[in-house]
Amino acid sequence: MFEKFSFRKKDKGSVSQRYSGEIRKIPRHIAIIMDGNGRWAKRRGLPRTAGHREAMKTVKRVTREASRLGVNVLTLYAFSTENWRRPKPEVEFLMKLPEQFLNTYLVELTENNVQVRVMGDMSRLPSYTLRAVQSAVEQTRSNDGMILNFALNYGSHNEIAAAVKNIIHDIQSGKLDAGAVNEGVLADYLLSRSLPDPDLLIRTGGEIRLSNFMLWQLAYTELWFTDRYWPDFSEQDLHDAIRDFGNRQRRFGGLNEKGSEKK
Ligand code: V07
Repeated sequence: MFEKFSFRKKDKGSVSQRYSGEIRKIPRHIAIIMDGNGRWAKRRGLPRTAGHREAMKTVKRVTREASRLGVNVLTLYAFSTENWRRPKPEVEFLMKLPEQFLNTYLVELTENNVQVRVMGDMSRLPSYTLRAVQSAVEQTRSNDGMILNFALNYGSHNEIAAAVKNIIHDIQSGKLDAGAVNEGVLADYLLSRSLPDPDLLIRTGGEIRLSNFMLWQLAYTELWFTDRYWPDFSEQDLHDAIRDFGNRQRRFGGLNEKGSEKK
């Protein structure tokens, strides 16, 4: 089992790439918790929704830059299963963002060959949100560049519970042998099944926690936290995170199997 994992990690690890001085290694998959939009707005005396609108601009900038750098998958936590508890007008505003995103950005996504995907429980979304999301996915389906994966109405506990339910269902209907269930099988029942695990997780907004985001998939991921609010997150911040990721990987490469430093 351990052998399998170490192979898998190596196999799905990051690609080495020479890039502008400091950045040496580009993560294959970057996941981001885009926090601090409400606080960004409050600090300016603006409504929280102004922060979310600004946040969309950052999504566009970071998507453009990640794609330019050669990242294969960018997963963005757009809406959690807990976010329904926010005030109704705010939830309604958020649910209109996918459509706005599509209207203002589809042309550029296609120009940059970016493929949109979504990960989450789509059954509770308002019909106009679902329509926009499906349209974004369909209209970018044949793009074979970076995958821009939105976690929308996503929660990790819910994802794992649903996977277990589906595994039980497939065992009962004879499609799956109970004895064959292992970590690889469980991973294939998660919403992220077709994607490599994230190499790098970025969280903006100063909180140091995972907030029910990709708990299974983040087992070996490098974690990078910044106090910067998401609307202020810049291309330079992305470079900093990727540079630190590359440096940590290099340190790991200097250790032997027992974790002590090579002599
Ligand atoms: C949302 C902007 C980013 C910061 C976090 C909250 C606000 C893009 C999307 C989106 C989702 C699916 C899709 C196309 C675009 C989005 C929500 C919130 C709910 F197919 N940004 N963004 N969705 N915010």
